[in-house]
Amino acid sequence: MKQSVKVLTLFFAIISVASCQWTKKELVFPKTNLSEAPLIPKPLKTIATHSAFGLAENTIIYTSQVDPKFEQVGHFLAEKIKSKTGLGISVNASNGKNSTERFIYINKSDSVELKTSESYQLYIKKDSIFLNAKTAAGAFRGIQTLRQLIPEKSNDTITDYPLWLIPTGKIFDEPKFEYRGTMLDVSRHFFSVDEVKKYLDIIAYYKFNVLHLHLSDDQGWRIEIKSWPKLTEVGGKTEVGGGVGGYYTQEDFKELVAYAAERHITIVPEIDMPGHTNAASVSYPFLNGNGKVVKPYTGTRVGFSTFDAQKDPVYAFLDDVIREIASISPGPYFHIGGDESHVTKKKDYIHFVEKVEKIVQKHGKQMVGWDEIVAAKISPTSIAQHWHTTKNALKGSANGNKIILSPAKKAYLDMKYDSLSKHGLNWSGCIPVDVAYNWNPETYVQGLPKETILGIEAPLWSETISNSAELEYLAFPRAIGYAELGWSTSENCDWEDYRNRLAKQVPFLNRMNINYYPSELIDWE
Ligand code: TNX
Repeated sequence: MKQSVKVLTLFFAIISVASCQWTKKELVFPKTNLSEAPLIPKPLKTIATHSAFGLAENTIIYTSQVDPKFEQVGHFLAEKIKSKTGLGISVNASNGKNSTERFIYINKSDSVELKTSESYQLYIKKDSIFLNAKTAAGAFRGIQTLRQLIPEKSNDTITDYPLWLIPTGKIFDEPKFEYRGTMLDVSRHFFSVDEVKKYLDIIAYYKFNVLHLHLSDDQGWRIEIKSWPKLTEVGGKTEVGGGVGGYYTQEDFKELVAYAAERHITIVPEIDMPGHTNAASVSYPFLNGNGKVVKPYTGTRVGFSTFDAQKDPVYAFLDDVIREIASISPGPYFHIGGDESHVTKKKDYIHFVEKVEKIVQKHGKQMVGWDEIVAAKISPTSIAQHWHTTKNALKGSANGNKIILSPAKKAYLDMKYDSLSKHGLNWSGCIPVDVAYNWNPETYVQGLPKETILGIEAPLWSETISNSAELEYLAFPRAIGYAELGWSTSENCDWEDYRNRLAKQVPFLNRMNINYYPSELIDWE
């Protein structure tokens, strides 16, 4: 169908739906309160109008026709409604049922009130839901809110068919930070494509927009590089504790990138260097710069390995690696690690970071690195990820670098909750659910200007975890709190209010079969 015809058809469909409202008999709904819905992250502004939209078999989703990505968002919503309620709702088509009752319209809008690409507005009335967003990413964030508003159970008394009552009102929402990430270390232990997809499904529900994959370390190299096959043939076969390891083929990686993109999540690939490189050097010993014979490593020490920063072939190798990964990573970033290079001479480390930054830029990406990279003269377009040293964050910001906040004392998902935790480390202390939530990223690093903060990221290192159940034990519920700290204004982040909303996530956590840690700080419902 031609675009103009499609738009006209849709226009008349909406007009006719609207006109039917006048003749329809009024349904009587119980009083609702949109302001009390247990939404996470908490939206910027909510206005309740106390009635309900009855989601039912005959509801139809319409989407803006000017951007096919909006239709994809519509289908995503329909799929999630199906799995939560069993309702088969059609998208941009009649479903053959009496479909003039109620509709959800996902609308591309250029309203100036939508300040960011992820902002959205929800207008929920008795007979219609309008979701406005500038981009499909904004619409996607908006439908997560809608998903969270659909009750677990239907009401079967108002009509002779079941209705899932969504509270009416308005929501105006936008993210505090542009970058809201979590990291998964697939090197210390390998996680399969399906395990990563499940993680993506969960984080998408809470409006994360980045998954950083730590793809290489001393214990394993996890991504196929076609020009250097031994990286995975040799370096991919080890992991902490002596397991079989594993790796993603480039096809696997593309599948993950595409799966994340459907959820408007960017994958940030990391190749950690010049330290944390034992697995690469075992595969190709000429890379090694620590003067020792390299052997496979399956322990958990850090800081003993390094690339040889003085050799040209090392940079030719890295050019291939970065080129191949960049070519299958549509996002803007390439993470070079750069942490804990304890056996690299300082001058070599600086030389290395400066050379690798150029390679990353040559392949069209912005460099990200752990906070140590600010020792080098890096370009202001590069990004420093603060995990350890406050001075580094301040130095980066003074140099014009944007900062991602991942302070190990607050945001490390691999720290134990308390001394009894089944998994996790404790070198930066235990991080119970309230400590994980009770900090303000905007003021945490004293003297760091708000404008330099790109966002937050919660890393999950995998020395002590090797499967989805263990991953979920450490990540949840804490990651849900980081989602709120990344999205909601600091005025809207309140522990008492949050813990009540968190308690109400149980049906979702159970439906998704998530092995969350049932912290006693929460009165789980
Ligand atoms: C420090 S955080 C590391 C990782 C470890 C982690 C364990 C960072 C940039 N480096 O190599 O896995 O601690 O918590």
